[in-house]
Amino acid sequence: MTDIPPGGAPDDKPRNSFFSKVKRGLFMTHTEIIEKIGTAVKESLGFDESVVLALEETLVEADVGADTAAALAEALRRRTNPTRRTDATELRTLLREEISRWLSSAPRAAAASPGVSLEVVFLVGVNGSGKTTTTAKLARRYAADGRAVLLAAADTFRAGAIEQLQIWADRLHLPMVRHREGADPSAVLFDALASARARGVSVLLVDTAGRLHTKHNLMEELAKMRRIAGREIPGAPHQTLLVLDATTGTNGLAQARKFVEAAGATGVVLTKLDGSAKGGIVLAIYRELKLPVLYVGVGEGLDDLVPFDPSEYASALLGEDQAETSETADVSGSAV
Ligand SMILES: Nc1nc2c(ncn2[C@@H]2O[C@H](COP(=O)(O)OP(=O)(O)OP(=O)(O)O)[C@@H](O)[C@H]2O)c(=O)[nH]1
Ligand SMILES: [Mg+2]
Repeated sequence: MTDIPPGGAPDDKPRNSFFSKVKRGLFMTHTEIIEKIGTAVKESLGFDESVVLALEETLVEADVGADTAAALAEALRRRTNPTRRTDATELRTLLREEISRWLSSAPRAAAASPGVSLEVVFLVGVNGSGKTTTTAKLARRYAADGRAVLLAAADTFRAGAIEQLQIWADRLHLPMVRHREGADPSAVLFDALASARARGVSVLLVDTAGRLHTKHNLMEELAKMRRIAGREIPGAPHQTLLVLDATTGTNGLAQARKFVEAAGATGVVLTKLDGSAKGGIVLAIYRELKLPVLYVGVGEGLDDLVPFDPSEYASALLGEDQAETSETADVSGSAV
């Protein structure tokens, strides 16, 4: 199943470059949270109930979800000593530990299934969430890992969609199966599966059309594609990646749940984190969808896709210093 590349892509040099990408993506959320914690602590000259409430509000604004924000605030109440002054740095460290603890119990990607010679990956989601761009970014990562990649242009619906993917395929020097606009996406998939087998491809990435979760016939179309994939290749699709736009916030999660139910989504790619102050949504996704976040998109370029790492996320969200890094990593590393 899911296989998070072990950091083998060309853009992933040392950890610093990896970390800086996540951090860059989370910059807006990070700045907001840090500023608000600083202000709340300063206003009350220490830590009291007004700080907890301000913090809870900040977390809600960062889209961690109301329940999760309340639970985090409660954990901080328990962990702080009312008779001793707590400064903003200490508060941040406590919050980071609590967030790491939450993340450590979050769903994890299933291990890659051994013996799968052709892995079929669907990318699904609402209109404009970033499916096509993510298809190209993933293709690049897989290709950099030495895998033979084939693309399927199964968005035959939107004008220009096939050409859009073709441009990426050309840039990446990767083969792509396409039909004309308006063709049956299942037919594209069928041909792509046959072509993948004939070419000995190891991963087939299927870009699908954006659709609203309320459009029953379009959701059915995805179900049909799943059946066809499963009939042709046992176990396929091995991954169905739900591509979510971070800027839509928690409102998008109700729609997203339909994709879990109707399209069998197995993991989330969270895009546009670079343009959002709502990076806390990762926590809400875990709570609402019970799906692992596998990658985050932090820009429009081919290299702007980062495998999700819970401890990096907590650090990027709340800042880190040398002494705290290993601590955070330990908390999340202990979880399965
Ligand atoms: N800033 C930023 N922009 C992104 C990211 N991912 C995608 N985009 C942009 O979002 C826009 C839509 O991306 P697409 O990949 O075409 O989205 P889509 O889901 O395929 O859209 P439809 O096929 O129309 O449903 C494009 O302008 C992308 O460049 C990201 O991580 N960060
Ligand atoms: Mg698209």
